[in-house]
Amino acid sequence: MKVTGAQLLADMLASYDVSHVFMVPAVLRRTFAEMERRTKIKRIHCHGEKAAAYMADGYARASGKPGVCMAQVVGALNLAAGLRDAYLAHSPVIAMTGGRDPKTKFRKVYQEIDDVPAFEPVTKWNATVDAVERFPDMVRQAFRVATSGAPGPVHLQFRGNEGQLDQEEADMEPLVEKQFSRVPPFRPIPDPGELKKLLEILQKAEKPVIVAGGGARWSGAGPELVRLAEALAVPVATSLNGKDCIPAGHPLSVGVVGSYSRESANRVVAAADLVCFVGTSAGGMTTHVWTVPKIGTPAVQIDIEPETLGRNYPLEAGVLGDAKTALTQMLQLCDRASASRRKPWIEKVKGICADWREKYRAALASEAAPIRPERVCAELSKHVPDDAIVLSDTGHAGMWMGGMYDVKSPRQSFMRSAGHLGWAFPAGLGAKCAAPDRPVVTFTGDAGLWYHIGEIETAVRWNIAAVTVVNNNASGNQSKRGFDRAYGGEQTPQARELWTYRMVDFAKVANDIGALGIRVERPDQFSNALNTALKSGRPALIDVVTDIDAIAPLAVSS
Ligand SMILES: Cc1ncc(C[n+]2csc(CCOP(=O)(O)OP(=O)(O)O)c2C)c(N)n1
Repeated sequence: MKVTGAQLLADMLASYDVSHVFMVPAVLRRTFAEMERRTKIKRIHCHGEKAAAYMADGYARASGKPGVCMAQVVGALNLAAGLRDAYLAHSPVIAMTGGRDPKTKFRKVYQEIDDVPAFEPVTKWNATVDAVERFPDMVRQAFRVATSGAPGPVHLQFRGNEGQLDQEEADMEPLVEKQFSRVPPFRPIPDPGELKKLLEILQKAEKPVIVAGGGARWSGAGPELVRLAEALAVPVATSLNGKDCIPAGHPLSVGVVGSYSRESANRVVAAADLVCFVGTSAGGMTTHVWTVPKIGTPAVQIDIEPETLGRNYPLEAGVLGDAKTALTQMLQLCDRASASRRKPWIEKVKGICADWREKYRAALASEAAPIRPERVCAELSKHVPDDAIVLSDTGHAGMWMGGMYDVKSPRQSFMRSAGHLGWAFPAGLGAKCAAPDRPVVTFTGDAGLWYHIGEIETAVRWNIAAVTVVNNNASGNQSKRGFDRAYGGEQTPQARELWTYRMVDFAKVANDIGALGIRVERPDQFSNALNTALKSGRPALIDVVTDIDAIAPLAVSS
C-alpha cells in the first residue's frame, strides 16, 4: 500500500505506544499533521531542544517506554547535548532530527553542518534515513536498540533540514514489534552453573552486602531483590540510579553508596567481606572513585552486559543475565538456613544505620530560617505520596536527596540526573506526561532551575501538573567548598561572584507565567505548600528559601 513517510511514522509511533513527543519545530512537520489526524499522540512543543531531550528522558525513566524527541537541523546539537544524560543513565531516548540533502550538501546551505558525528558519543546507534522506503526498518531498529540489553539513546537523522523526506511516498507496511515498546524486551536467563557458584559464595559470606544499581531498576527487580535480601539476611545499598529498588524504611536498607551518598551505606560497604553488584557498572560515582569497596574486596556481579562483568572489580563469580530473572532463580535455589551466619553482621549494620540517623537527627528536624536543605528532604520523605515519582537534579541536589531523602514505599519511583545540572525540571515534566495519574515531585537547586526556566510556560500551556521544589539559596553553593580550596582558605568577595546569583522569587515568576507558585520561608510552611501544590492539578513551583551556608556532607571511605 502506498503511504507517505509521515503517515507511516505517525502510525508506527502510535503502535509502539508513544503518547507524547517532545520537540522544537520545525521538524517532520507532515508527520505532526498526520499524528493529529491519525493518532492521539501529544506533540509537546517546548522552548529548547535540550529540554525536549530531558523531557523525553524523564518520560522514558518514568514509564520504561522510549521517549521521543525531535529537532530540525539547526537544533540538532542542542538535542545531542540533551542525550548526554540519557546515555550516562542508560535511558531509552529516540532522537529524530532533520539532516542534509545529498542534492545540496557542501554548498553552504543555511544553518547546515554535518551533525551526525556529534551524536556518536551519546548514542548506542546513530543512523541516517536517506530513502523513504527505509522508514519501517529504521524505526523498528531504533526501538530495538534503545530498549535492548542495557538501554540507551539512539539517533535517526531524516533527509532534509526539516526531515522533508517524510512527505515522500512508497509501498510500506507499518509493522511494529511490540516487544520493543518498553524495557526490558528480553529477560536473558543466566547460566545455571555460574548462578549456583555466585549463590554459594554469597551464602558463605559472613559480612556481605548487595549494591543494586540502575540495571536492577530497569529490570523491575526491586521486589525480588528485597525478598532475596530477606531470605539470606544480606543488607542492601544502592547506587543513586537504584535508590528506589528498596524502601528506606526496610531494616536491610542502608542507603545510597558512593560519592552522593548516605554515610551508613559507605560504612557498611567498606566493612563488607563480599560485595554483590546487581545491575550496576560499579563506576566512579557508585564506588566513590573505587574506594568503597576497596579494589581487592571479594566481589560477585550480575549484569545484562557481558563487558560490565568484572570491569571495575575482579570477580569471584559473574552472572550474565536479566537481574529480575537471576534474583528469582536465586530465591528458588537459596539456602535460607545460611542467614543465621550473618546475625552478628546484621546487628552491626543496624548500629551503623542508627548512628547515621542520630548524627543527622537535628539537621533533619532543624527549625532554622533560612531553611536547612536536610529539613526540606525530611519534609519530602514524610509528605510525598507513596505512589509518587520523585526526581532530583545533580550537584548539591543529588547529594542532599541521595543522602537525606527516604523512598517511602515500593510504589515510589526515584530518578536522578546522571550528572547534568538542569536535567530534573524538564525531566519531571516528561515524567508527568508519562504517568499523568501519579504525583511527580522534582527537587532542584536554583542554578538547576535557571537552565530551563522557560519550560514553566510549556508546563502551563500543556497543563503538565508536576510539582517542582526549588532549593533556593541564590547560588550554586556546592561550588563554595571548591573555591575555598582554590583560594587556600577564605575566598575573596570576587570569588563569591563565581557561584552566587541574585535572589529571585521563583514563586512570583511561576505565578506570572500562569503556574501555581508558592514561596516557603519557614520549615513549618513546607508541608502545606506541598499539599496545596499536589492538590492543585496545575504545574506548581515551591520556592524554598534555604541557607547559603548549608553544605552537604562529603562521602566517607571507611
Ligand atoms: C551541565 C553542568 N554544568 C556544570 C555542572 C557543575 N555543577 C555542579 S553543581 C553546580 C551548582 C549547583 O547549584 P544549585 O543547583 O543552585 O544547587 P546548590 O549547590 O546551590 O545547592 C554546578 C555548577 C554540572 N553538574 N552540570
